[in-house]
Amino acid sequence: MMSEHTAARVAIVMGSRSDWETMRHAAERLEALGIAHHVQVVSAHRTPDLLFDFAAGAQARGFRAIIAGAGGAAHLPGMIASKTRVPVLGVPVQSKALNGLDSLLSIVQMPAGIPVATFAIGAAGAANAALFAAALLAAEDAEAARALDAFRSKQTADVLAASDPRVP
Ligand code: RP5
Repeated sequence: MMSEHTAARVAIVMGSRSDWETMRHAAERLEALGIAHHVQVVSAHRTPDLLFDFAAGAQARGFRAIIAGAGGAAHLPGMIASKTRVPVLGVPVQSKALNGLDSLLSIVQMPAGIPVATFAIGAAGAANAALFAAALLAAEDAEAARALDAFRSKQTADVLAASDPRVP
């Protein structure tokens, strides 16, 4: 795994270890694209001082995007965004009580002034947040651009090669 040995360009943080089942989809996409990333549990409610330290230091550590996943009263992405101008990509984790609608609304309804780019609930959101982070990097990183283009071309080719849904 290349994530902790090369300088990480993207951080993936989540409110709880229980979010990993969702957020691993972001890590796996970045891994597949060859984009070095940092992974850490940072809780807005249980480790608020760590959240502030992490967010305040994110720019200096060289992160170009922060993917932040949380569920329920999901304050993590917005609070991180309030302490850094590194783009924050919020992933609503599917909660047990309300199926992630609570997470989605908590993350997406930011007041004007502190933006969080908000993705779909669950695994699709985590995967797309990683692809979006890759697109942000691609503007200045030719390798990331090539990897993202190759992923998209293969995705298209795979769909075209199996376009008859009756054929297994
Ligand atoms: C949030 O509370 C986390 O992001 C998680 O989705 C949710 C539940 O956390 P656990 O009780 O499973 O640790 O802070």
